[in-house]
Amino acid sequence: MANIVVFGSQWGDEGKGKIVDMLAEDAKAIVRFQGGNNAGHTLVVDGKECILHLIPSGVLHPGKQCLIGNGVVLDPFVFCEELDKLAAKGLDVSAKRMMISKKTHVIMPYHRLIDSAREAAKSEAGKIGTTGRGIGPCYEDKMNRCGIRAGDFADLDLLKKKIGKALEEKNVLFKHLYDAEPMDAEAVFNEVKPVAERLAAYLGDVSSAIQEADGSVLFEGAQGTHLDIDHGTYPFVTSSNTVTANAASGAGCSPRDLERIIAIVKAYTTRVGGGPFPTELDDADGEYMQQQGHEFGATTGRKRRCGWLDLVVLKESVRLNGPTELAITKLDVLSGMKELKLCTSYEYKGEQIAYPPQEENGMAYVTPVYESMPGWDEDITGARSWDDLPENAVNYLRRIEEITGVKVGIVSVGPDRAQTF
Ligand code: 2SA
Ligand code: GDP
Ligand code: MG
Repeated sequence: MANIVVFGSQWGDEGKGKIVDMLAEDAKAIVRFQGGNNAGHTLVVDGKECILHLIPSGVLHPGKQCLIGNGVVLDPFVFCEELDKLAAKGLDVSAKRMMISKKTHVIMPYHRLIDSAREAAKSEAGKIGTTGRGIGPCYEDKMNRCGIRAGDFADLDLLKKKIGKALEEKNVLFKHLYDAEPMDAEAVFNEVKPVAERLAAYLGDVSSAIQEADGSVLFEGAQGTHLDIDHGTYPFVTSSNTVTANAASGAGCSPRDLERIIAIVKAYTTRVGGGPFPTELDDADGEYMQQQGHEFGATTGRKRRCGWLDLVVLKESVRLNGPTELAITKLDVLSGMKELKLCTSYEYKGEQIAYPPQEENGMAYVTPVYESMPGWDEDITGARSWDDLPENAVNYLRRIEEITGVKVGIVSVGPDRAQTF
């Protein structure tokens, strides 16, 4: 196998977890390189569903190494819960196959508190709709050079000192800005100590592990390109770089190690949380996609907003991520729709544009330009090759290839591992 990067080309929830699980079969190691337990990756094997937030989606394959890269923000409590959940399924979750980079930043209880307090203080229109998992505040501390890193779990005195230092500043915020009780450093340390002691055994050098896996590494992206902190619909974005370039820096290898790059593309578009969404449908078609696609957040359970496939969004993802192929997911959800629309450009300030406007919140002021294609009625969940698809479904995929200039390499027609070709 070559090293493969899997990334979300839209606003997340494209079905990355399913595709990573499928590709993990041929990998030696699977590594997460950004985000944290804001991600919700759903895997279905033999009809049984498993949702993972932090542990790489390759974990269901015995013997594969699961790595947490330095670019991730790790909630140690959630990590331990996932270890226990997977162990209860009979999977090996020992340090023999799981590793956390010593450089990975740790989400602390005060990060979660800041995340929800900040959202609560925003006006309805200004709310980002974060998952409330403390992701942004943890990345802030990383950039501010006062973060706690997983490596600190091996030195409890240092951990205690750093918690005390961090809280000196946070407690001022709690008191004066968020109307929240100050946190006691000793109590926070005592809360974290047991999980820190447990996770100390999992610390390692992820860069070396990637090197040793010798060209058989699967890099698992979380969220999507348009939630990227730099290239997404800022400020309605997550706090990490979700683009493939970050697979190298967030995992600890060279960009030259990234060989095959797979864009996961949902056959329509969804978004969870706030922010502009040009092709959003507030009608029966949007409702149909939401219902047929069971579009609920895998972490927060929120209803996902739905709309037509936006090829402007997709073209931007192609130029930012350089995919070698597309994986189209949830094509089955579109069965039964009479007419399908594809957004091929935007009208913006009196002009037709082929890529999203670059200024802040510009996406909120574009009008999508559509072309129409006839839909299909057939149930395609049993399709296992291109030949099994109705002509109109093939035409839909071919049109996506034409406009993006990238070939479709994988098609997914249902949530199960087997419903793929
Ligand atoms: P955060 O918590 O700081 O990362 O939130 C910032 C924005 O990023 C969005 N975001 C997501 N969007 C789609 N899927 C995500 N994962 C979960 C899922 C989401 C869920 O798999 O369904 O369950 O709600 C994810 N994580 C973050 C978020 O909605 C904010 O707009
Ligand atoms: P991720 O965050 O990109 O891993 O995606 P999520 O797991 O949050 O959301 C994708 C959802 O779609 C999950 O419930 C998957 O089980 C489901 N899914 C994935 N591929 C397909 C597909 O081809 N068809 C259908 N109907 N569901 C799918
Ligand atoms: Mg998800």
